[in-house]
Amino acid sequence: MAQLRAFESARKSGRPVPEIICYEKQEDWGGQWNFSWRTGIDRHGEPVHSSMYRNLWSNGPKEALEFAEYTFDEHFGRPISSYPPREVLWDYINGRVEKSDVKKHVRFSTVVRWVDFNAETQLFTVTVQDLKTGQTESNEFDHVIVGSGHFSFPNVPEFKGIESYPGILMHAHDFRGAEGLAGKDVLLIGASYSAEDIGVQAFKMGASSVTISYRSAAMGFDWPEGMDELPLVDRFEGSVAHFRDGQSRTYDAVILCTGYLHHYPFLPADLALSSPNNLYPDTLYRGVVSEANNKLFYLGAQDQWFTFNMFDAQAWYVRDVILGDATLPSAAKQRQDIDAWLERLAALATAADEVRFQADYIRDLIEQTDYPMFDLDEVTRIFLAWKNDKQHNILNYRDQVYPSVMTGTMAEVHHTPWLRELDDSLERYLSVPEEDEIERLVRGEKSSVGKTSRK
Ligand code: NA7
Repeated sequence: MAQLRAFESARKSGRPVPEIICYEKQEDWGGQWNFSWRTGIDRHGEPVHSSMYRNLWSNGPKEALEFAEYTFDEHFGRPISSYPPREVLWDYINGRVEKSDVKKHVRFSTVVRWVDFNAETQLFTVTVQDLKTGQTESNEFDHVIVGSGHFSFPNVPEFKGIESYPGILMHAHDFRGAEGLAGKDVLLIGASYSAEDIGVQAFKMGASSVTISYRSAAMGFDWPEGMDELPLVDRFEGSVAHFRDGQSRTYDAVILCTGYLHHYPFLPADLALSSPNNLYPDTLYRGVVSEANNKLFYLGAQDQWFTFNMFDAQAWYVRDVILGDATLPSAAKQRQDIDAWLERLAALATAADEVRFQADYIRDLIEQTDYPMFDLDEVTRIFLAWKNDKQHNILNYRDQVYPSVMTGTMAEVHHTPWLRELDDSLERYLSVPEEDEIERLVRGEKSSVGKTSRK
């Protein structure tokens, strides 16, 4: 979506833009934000893309991901809170591109089966299948941009005895909602964003206990009673998990929050990115240009502090490379540049270092393009304040508010604290509760749906 918008922006300013076709496996766009209740295989037999669950709300402040050239103010016409639910964020990213008339470039329900590069013609042959008709076709392209994400194919490690575990067992990719965990003892393996948020969701929905099992280091939040962290699981015996520190506990549900794989089944090995989930995958010049073939690009392949606005910065730069307005240095210079970033990556010690690293990366990209520069230091400050809020209280950090870096508008405190809000819909989120509803909320009673006020 960022790439389509980048080309559209060039077209509007009178620059000649090449023919663009965007193949999308799903029936609609939004990628990860295009939620599906399905798990495993979709109706066409393809792996389900989205790893999102019904009750997901943004886990970072929206002020850190806001597009520099399409603000939340412009989309919603009034201030909203800093941590919108899934549907609201989809509405925002959808609204921007709906306005741009770029949907005509997208072939939905069309899966890319294979990409080949011909060194003689310097063209890619892309073979796709229309999932609705079953028809396949091949077309030639000068450039290929991979925007298929890397939080979709689960990383599923093996644990001794897990094959006999009798309870609920799944990877976070297949988790769709925490309601079913009420009254259950839940074990999450992994200690990153998925474990943190699924753990807190399970707590919110009334799980009896939540244990988070870490491999490298505990997250160390001040967990509420009923939640804690233990070292890695050593083995399962029936429904009992034995941990490396010698403790053992019984669980009704185990969710593997063990991350995702870079997996590009439509690319030959020499073109497919292979990397752990980190802030600067090796072999990508400026984080986007494939070193193996400078006509192939990846968007969003990094681990992410910054998200939507980083994808924009990348898309604007890739566009300029394709239009010939940004020139690529020699292969040796590209390698030197990648090595310099990798050296810096290896020296990062703290979360603050990581955020600054990614901010500097984005600054470097925006400086090459006409994407509006924004105050990256201020976004960094917001990220660090967010981390602080989470340390302070992992259950209510989503009730905090931040000012927009793009417009200065202060976010509005949401009408219902996140922990008590059980309706995640866009209608409920944008509703204005009646007076008596507000009084009930102040008294801490359960809320009901308020009067709806749509934009
Ligand atoms: P992440 O952030 O990639 O984290 C994966 C976690 O899984 C991390 O804590 C890993 O531990 C852990 N992991 C991976 N393999 C294993 C094995 N074999 N055993 C135990 N633990 C393991 O994935 P998330 O799903 O949490 O988040 C995905 C993205 O969503 C995230 O980057 C945000 O952008 C939002 P480690 O720390 O490496 O020891």
